[in-house]
Amino acid sequence: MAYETIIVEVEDHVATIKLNRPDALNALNSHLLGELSVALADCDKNEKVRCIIITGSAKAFAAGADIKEMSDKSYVDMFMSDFFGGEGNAIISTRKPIIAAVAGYALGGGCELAMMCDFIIAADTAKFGQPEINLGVMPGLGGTQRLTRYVGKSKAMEMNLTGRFMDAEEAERAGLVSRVVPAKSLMDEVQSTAQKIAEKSLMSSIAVKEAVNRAYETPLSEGLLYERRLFHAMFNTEDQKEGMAAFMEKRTAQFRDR
Ligand code: CO8
Repeated sequence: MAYETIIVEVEDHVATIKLNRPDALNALNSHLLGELSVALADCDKNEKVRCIIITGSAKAFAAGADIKEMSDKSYVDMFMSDFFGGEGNAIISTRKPIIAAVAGYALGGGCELAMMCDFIIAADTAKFGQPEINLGVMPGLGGTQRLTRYVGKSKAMEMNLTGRFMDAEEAERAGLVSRVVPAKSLMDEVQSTAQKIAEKSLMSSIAVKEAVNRAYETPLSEGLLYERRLFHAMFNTEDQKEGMAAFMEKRTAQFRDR
């Protein structure tokens, strides 16, 4: 499918989705989020895709939801269209692993989009923030919820109340991003991480993603039981037999997602 606001490339089992509204610093409007939802659903269906990267430009991952699109809307408009509700659900219901490769600004909805991905690798130029308070509003796609879970109450409260940006180093220290790399090597690092994931059994990747996400939704005892049952279930797969045989035979496993 031809997209207008994103660019999708699939290579070596990795789909790279580049947000592409350079004139608006990749501000997220309904059109872009609609196309992103379709692209992610396509990636889930496409057997060639085993890992997904979402990225932006060197200057901006995304500078937030599109203020120009939202500014004239009323409460009724927002409520009746459940503004960005469907798109947000489409992103988080993607089953395959998604890495956010963030350089430059990840603000407002941009920071929230990065947090909806499974993990974030940041360039040393990245800046994260929830500046909605400066616009007389507040976050609406997880900035008060996911950010609090990632970085704790104190930092989340400060960022949401003041609109202060967090640089990449602070974001790594706070646990928001898994790793910071030099801007010029961001895409190489993220590609090679995605490649490592793509080489695993897709069944294992999906089960890991479900189990880690479960940690946010359930008490520890339930999460541990869920994890253990998934682990047990894997002994009914060919990939478990292959993975363990390959270890004992000192060779690389050939996974077939069965
Ligand atoms: N929306 C629309 N256009 C934007 C946005 C945005 N969020 N950000 C930047 N742009 C546009 C600018 O208007 C400008 O366009 P033009 O050239 O036509 O004037 C162009 O991008 C370049 O931007 P700047 O000239 O401002 O670039 P600077 O380098 O001077 O500044 C900044 C970069 C600091 C990133 C600045 O652009 C900025 O502050 N942007 C807004 C950041 C912001 O407030 N984001 C939060 C938006 S609200 C939000 O995300 C809510 C999400 C929740 C939705 C939930 C629904 C349920």
